[in-house]
Amino acid sequence: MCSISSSALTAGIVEKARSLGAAIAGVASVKSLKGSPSHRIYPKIGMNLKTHGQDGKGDAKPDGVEWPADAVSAIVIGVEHNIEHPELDWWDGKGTSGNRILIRINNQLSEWIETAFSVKTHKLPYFVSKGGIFLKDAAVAAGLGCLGKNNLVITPGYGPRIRFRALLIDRQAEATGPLDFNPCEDCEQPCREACPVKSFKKTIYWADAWGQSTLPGTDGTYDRVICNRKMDKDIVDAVVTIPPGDDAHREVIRAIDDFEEGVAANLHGDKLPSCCVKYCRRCELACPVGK
Ligand code: B12
Ligand code: SF4
Ligand code: SF4
Repeated sequence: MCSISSSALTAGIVEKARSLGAAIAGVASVKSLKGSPSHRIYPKIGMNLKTHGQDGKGDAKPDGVEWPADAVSAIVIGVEHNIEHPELDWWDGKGTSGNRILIRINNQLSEWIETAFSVKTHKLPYFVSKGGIFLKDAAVAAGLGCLGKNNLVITPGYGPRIRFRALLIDRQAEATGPLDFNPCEDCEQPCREACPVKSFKKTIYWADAWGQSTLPGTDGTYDRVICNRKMDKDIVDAVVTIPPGDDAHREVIRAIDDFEEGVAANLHGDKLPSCCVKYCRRCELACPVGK
């Protein structure tokens, strides 16, 4: 076992992540994440994006994050998704090119950490139902930013225009957060006004009903059902460019469904489809921070 201090371990990992192409990187303790707002609400709220939460009826099994038993610290990396490069965020049949950059950095970082420090790593998938964690809470705990009124992590350097990925390690690395930063305090909230389907108009989640005061949209005013419906419409708008009777149409719809179920996209002939889904990000792009 390597006897490096927890602060030197963090410094080495953050520097390496940046040298591999991450815009920002930080460390959070797994213990703090297990008690973070999303990790606490998840077993109660569930992951069905067609409903606001589990209704307590029937025998729906509570959803839970599967933490590896040996996980002690979480490394969070962020890659900028600048408006100059909107294609980073477009679903192209094999996920998004931005996510592929994150996966590449995460894989290389994992290999380097294991070799340099003899530390075990767990590379986490995107979807929580497949073994992932809540990346926004992890980014906030790692001091990369704060949760904004648009329900996204706002970073000082890039605003919300950034995407995250994480690794777990079996060693204590010094936590880099939280950060004292709150740009929403004196802001007129153009992010909330920008939503084309009014996802931030009504309070959906109440502290007494859910047993916690930190909620979606920070104050319970974010409606995942109507936001998700807008995402579904973005898919329809994308595939409308391919004739409905066409094999390619069915193929693309199936690959998107697979992606949303957390299954790796598997298109015939390994080629990209002739359309891409440009998911809504208006609440993100309206935020002035980091521009
Ligand atoms: C499922 C999912 C969706 C679903 C459901 C979203 C939801 N919030 O329920 C849909 C498809 C609708 C969606 C939409 C979008 N998503 Co999305 N999504 C996810 C995913 C896979 C899980 C998120 C989730 O379910 N959270 C749990 C729910 C219950 O909580 P929540 O609504 O986020 O609310 C919690 C937080 O606000 C937190 N919180 C509030 N205040 C505070 C304060 C502190 C101090 C802390 C620690 C936490 C905290 O507590 C709340 C729970 O009580 C993550 C990836 C991941 N593995 O984390 C990406 C992720 C959150 N999505 C992301 C993005 C960018 C988007 C979109 C812009 C679409 C797009 N173009 O990519 C929109 C934005 C919607 C919005 N304004 O929130 C990014 C966010 C990046 C960022 N800068 O924050 C993530 C992290 C993916 C990534 N690779 O980086 N998404
Ligand atoms: S626009 Fe940005 S800074 Fe202003 S309230 Fe929204 S998230 Fe916060
Ligand atoms: S991603 Fe689009 S639909 Fe969802 S909350 Fe933001 S602006 Fe509204």
